[in-house]
Amino acid sequence: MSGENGYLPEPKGFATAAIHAFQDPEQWESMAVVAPMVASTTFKRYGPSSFKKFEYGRSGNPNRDVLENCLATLDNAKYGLCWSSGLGATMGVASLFKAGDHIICGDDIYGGTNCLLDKVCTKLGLEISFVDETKIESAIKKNTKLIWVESLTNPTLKVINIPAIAAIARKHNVLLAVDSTFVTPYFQRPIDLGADLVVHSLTKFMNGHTDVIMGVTITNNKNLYDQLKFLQNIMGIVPAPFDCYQVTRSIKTLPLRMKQHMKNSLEVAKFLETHPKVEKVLHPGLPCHPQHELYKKLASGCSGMITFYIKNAVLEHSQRFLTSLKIVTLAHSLGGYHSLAELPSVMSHASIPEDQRKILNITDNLIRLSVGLEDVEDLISDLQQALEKV
Ligand code: P1T
Repeated sequence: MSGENGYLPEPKGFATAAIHAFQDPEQWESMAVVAPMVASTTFKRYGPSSFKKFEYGRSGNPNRDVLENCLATLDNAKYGLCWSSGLGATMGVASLFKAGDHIICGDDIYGGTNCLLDKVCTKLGLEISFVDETKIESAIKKNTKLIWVESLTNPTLKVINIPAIAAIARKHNVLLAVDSTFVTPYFQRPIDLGADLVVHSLTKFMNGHTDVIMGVTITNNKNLYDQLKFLQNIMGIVPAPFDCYQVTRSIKTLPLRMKQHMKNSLEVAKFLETHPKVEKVLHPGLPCHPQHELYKKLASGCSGMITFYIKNAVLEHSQRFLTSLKIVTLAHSLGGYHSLAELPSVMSHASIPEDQRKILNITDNLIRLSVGLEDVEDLISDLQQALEKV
């Protein structure tokens, strides 16, 4: 469990902050223990140029405000901003830059992020290079403004050495943004490790109940926050108040859920590791993961993500495996209490060109599992029976 076996210690006061930060009941008139839901799209002013705190629902809402502040606290930072999706948050960050600016992006990232940067941001004049994380420094140019990495990559679960990349970013006066969707602030806080910006798809572990699409950007840099706040409002990439209410509720059980995701996923990974039909298992908590020791220095535990390769399988075999699953659900996404399985080569990473997928080992026998919170014995027997069908 977190803090043990050589991992970083668990962050102090995390569960208390998840439950209480910025939610003192005395701040709202009703004294409600749970932050009241405010659906109103507009707020009465004292005069044309004077208002209490909120003016219009796109520029700010009480439920969004509570969530943004609470999330910033959990990442040990000052400023949080919520966006209507993880990709919305990514678009907000990309919009900090102008035509001619260069962004270096890790090459193993979520397919949608790759597509957004490659197909949309390039049309707006941004220059994008996708590079292996070990080659970032050599990819820096005069016009480089941002390095973007995923702390634990999607889908091959490479561990990114955030302090090392932060040192490169600082040396060249470039910003570092870390998408930490796969790890969460409960296990890792990229700002403490030197990042300027953190992004999470809240859709995943953070909300954890597979019923909200949302993203967040977090920073300690007031100037970046002000620019992003302007973009959030003027681009209109804002979440609904009820969704903010739901995520605020979900966050309260994040520590409990993450501990159980870690326990279940390690047991499943160990089962897969010994299965004769499995060629290779990737999970940062397994000693056989090539960066297991590095991961323990950077995080206090592991989430529910596992990637594995079925031995000698072609597309048809992987499809048979996935459609034979009875408890684990064949679906996009990750991080919820349901266990999900998917085939990145035709699902989450289908938009990545085939030659690039080959380089990244995103082959048709690579299965991505998001281990949920069901009884682990049931998950293992489900995987066992589906592997028998291959
Ligand atoms: O779906 P959305 O909330 O827009 O989040 C996008 C996103 C950003 N970053 C990472 C690391 C992600 O994995 C995602 C979304 N990923 C999936 C839907 C998936 O199945 O991998």
